[in-house]
Amino acid sequence: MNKILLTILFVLIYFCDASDVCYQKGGNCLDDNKRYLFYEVNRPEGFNLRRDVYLRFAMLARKMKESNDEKLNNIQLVLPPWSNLVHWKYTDKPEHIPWGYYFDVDSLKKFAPVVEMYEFFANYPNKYSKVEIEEVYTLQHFEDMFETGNFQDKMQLDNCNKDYHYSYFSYKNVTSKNTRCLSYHGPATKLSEIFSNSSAKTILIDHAEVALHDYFGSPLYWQARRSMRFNKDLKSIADEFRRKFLHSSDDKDGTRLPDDWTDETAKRSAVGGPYVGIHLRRKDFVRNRAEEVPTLMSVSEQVKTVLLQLNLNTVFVATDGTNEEYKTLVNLLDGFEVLRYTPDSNTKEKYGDGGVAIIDQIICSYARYFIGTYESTFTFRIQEEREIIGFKTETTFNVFCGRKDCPKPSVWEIVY
Ligand SMILES: Nc1nc2c(ncn2[C@@H]2O[C@H](COP(=O)(O)OP(=O)(O)O)[C@@H](O)[C@H]2O)c(=O)[nH]1
Ligand SMILES: *[C@@H]1O[C@H](CO)[C@@H](O)[C@H](O)[C@H]1NC(C)=O
Ligand SMILES: *[C@@H]1O[C@H](CO)[C@@H](O)[C@H](O)[C@H]1NC(C)=O
Ligand SMILES: [Mg+2]
Repeated sequence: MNKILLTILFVLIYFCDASDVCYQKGGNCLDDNKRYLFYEVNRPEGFNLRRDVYLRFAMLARKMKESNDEKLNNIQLVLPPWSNLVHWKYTDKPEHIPWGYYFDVDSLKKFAPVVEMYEFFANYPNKYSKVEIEEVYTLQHFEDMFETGNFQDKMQLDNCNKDYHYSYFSYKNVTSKNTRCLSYHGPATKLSEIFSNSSAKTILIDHAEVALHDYFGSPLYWQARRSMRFNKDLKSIADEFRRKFLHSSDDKDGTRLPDDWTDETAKRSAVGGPYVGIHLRRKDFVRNRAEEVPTLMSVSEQVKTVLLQLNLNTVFVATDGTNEEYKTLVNLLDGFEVLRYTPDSNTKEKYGDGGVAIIDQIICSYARYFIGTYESTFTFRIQEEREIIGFKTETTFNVFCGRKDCPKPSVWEIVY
């Protein structure tokens, strides 16, 4: 009997001890031998630029996984929860939305070794303690790069150009005592040098958007992009809307993709649903980009021209504009059928503004013809989606002419 008690006591002491060591060393005693790469993006950046930053880091994570170096090939990329995005209201939603709400994480995992933040927490030995990230590198641009005209890839530990904060992802319990500024010019994959240099198990790259793409537009880039499949539930909500209101379905429209993105192949045969999809970015764009943003009158005329050309009668509108603006547009398009997506209360509560934005993007992605907003990343993501679905480029790379300018958008064709 005594023996058993002693054993229990011993086990208890042993575990308390172990967790004490954990606490002192921050993340050092994560139970596995994995290393974790965290990244954070400049706070004001919106959802669709963040999606692009993800691709750069997914590429880094994948390259490290493929390396023979044992220090690099066990690194997990931690998906930064969606918190405090300036465009979104968080009334009914948790403050930290996991990626699984918006993306199909199993699909992401087929490209790069990623884990959700909550999976990392679950692995973290000291529940309810602070997570101290061992090393934080805040990226900043070289101040003199434009003066010297030296655009070679380089990085250098430096004084910080600005004051930076020391709590991450809006979590009070994620901090670091070891933060440094790294002047940086180059692709995200160059950051693997940091992991080679260091033996820290947890490293966070802040202002991750400073690191650039390296394989932009290459087959590998497009694999990463294709792995960003949306959450299946959001896709089926969008599909139901297409079916009910737009007479559109994947089988009829030639837009069905294989269940697994790795089975996708090159095609340009997608037809799309019998409607024109438009993305009308308003809000700050109306104020800050007066030249490129058209009046609603002009929008209606440009849409009518396309509808008549294509012999279509229906317009799907995705916009962040006000109800007033939308109503004005509906009136200007009198005689045509104009629709937008409004979520039911369940969908709104469950997925929030981010989910609604994705549903808008999906519906635009499946339209016979798409017109977007010049230099909006929301529009860029729709264009990429249409490249993946297999539309002809003429139906995709169109943006509204502005008040003065009529800019031609760049055409980024998919490659396999
Ligand atoms: N639902 C919906 N939201 C939009 C639309 N356009 C913009 N938004 C919101 O405004 C944000 C725009 O920010 P961002 O994603 O950075 O794209 P960008 O600013 O247009 O480059 C999106 O993330 C959405 O939350 C739209 O057509 N529909
Ligand atoms: C940190 O706080 C979040 C909630 O804000 C919680 O979900 C998470 O488990 C905490 N992590 C640890 C290691 O205690
Ligand atoms: C990598 O290690 C070298 C040698 O210790 C050091 O000089 C350099 O500053 C380190 N680089 C980074 C980015 O930490
Ligand atoms: Mg933005």
